[in-house]
Amino acid sequence: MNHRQAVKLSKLMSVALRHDPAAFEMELNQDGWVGFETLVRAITDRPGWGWVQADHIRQVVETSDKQRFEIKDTMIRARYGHSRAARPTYPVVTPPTLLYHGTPRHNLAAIRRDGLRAMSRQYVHLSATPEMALQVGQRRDSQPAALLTVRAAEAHAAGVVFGAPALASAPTGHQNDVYLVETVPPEFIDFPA
Ligand code: HQG
Repeated sequence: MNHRQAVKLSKLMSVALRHDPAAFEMELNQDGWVGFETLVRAITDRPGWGWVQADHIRQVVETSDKQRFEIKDTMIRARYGHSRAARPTYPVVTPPTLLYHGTPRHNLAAIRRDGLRAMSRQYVHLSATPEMALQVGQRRDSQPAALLTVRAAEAHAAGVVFGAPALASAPTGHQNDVYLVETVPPEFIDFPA
């Protein structure tokens, strides 16, 4: 499997495990898990995907730069990012003092008004580093993303619940950590000038 195929397979796995398992004739449990063999079969049954082997899927899980997926015993799931497919509950954590969120500038007015909302996903995704947040915010915009700083410890003290999916490994520290919250009210967000 070359890099291009691995990226395509990772995106297909995201559709199946975050957004639309029904299109793969699969059902996820409440926390987003499905049998690993069920996923392998659902993918290889798709026209054009017959080449995929269980090891290719394991390779995507292991090499994903953001640890998008996790395998436990005979099950697999997306670690984060779910829309309607499932609503995992995550271990509740005490967040670091600050967390970050990158967003296209055209969202700023709405976020100033309403705070950060999960939109089509189950949770708002916050990053541990400004660099990661800016990458996230850049995905769908040609303009540089706006960086929002979330005063997470303060929000936590005020009752905002922070979840964090477990990390299988954190070889370079915690720079890929993602934190999940239902909403972040605007009073805990520092906006760019
Ligand atoms: C914005 C990817 C208007 C929010 C990423 C974002 C991440 C508002 C967009 C993960 C708003 C939703 C999640 C409000 C928030 N008014 N816009 N009140 N509140 N928004 O994709 O955080 O690479 O659902 O700022 O890297 O961009 O696929 O969220 O721009 O980790 O593994 O509404 O998904 O991970 O967009 O991305 P998204 P996100 P993967």
